Amino acid sequence: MDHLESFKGKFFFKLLLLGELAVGKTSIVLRYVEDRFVTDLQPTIGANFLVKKLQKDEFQATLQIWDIGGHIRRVQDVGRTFYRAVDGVLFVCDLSRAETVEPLQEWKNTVRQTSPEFASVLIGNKADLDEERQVKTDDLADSAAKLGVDLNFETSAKTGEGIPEVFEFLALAIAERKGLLKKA
Ligand code: G3D
Ligand code: MG
Repeated sequence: MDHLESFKGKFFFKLLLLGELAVGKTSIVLRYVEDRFVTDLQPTIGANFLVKKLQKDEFQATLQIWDIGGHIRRVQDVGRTFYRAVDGVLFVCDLSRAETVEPLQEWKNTVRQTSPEFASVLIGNKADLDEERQVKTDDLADSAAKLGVDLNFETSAKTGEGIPEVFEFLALAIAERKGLLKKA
């Protein structure tokens, strides 16, 4: 993201990871925040968040990254705090399970009930599972267009591929959307 250098700022953003059970949401957050991959993760109960400071040249943002249990979709199940004042959303599907793509529209509708305006990306996770791949790059791009996200990424929480890039892109997209960025 070459144009980042030309911006200055210190921001706080709330991000959500949304997607079906076992697409890799918790793994993505752990890889990004703690740079590790755990194999026997328990399914997330309710909602948790981790905090990560993103620093890229002159651009600084504190990211509060919320992760949700995959079975929770309705606002009343998780509490309004979770969906309130959301700045950015990472919609996550599993590239090895095509059926994880379509429900993302419903996740989007849910978050829009409480946070009408946010930046977002679509993540196709488990890119390392070449043999089992069901979602092609073109399909992911089509789904991204339908969802109306700012960009789509292919990631692997297992290898780390694409993970920091997703968060950097999203943080900048949020800052741009909010008109927070000033030329240094
Ligand atoms: P969730 O938080 O979306 O429910 P998890 O998903 O992060 O709990 O991950 C679900 C399973 O997928 C876990 O396997 C996890 O290790 C695995 N996983 C997550 N990301 C990747 C990835 O990028 N590549 C591969 N190969 N596996 C991944 P288990 O076996 O613990 O259920
Ligand atoms: Mg989880």
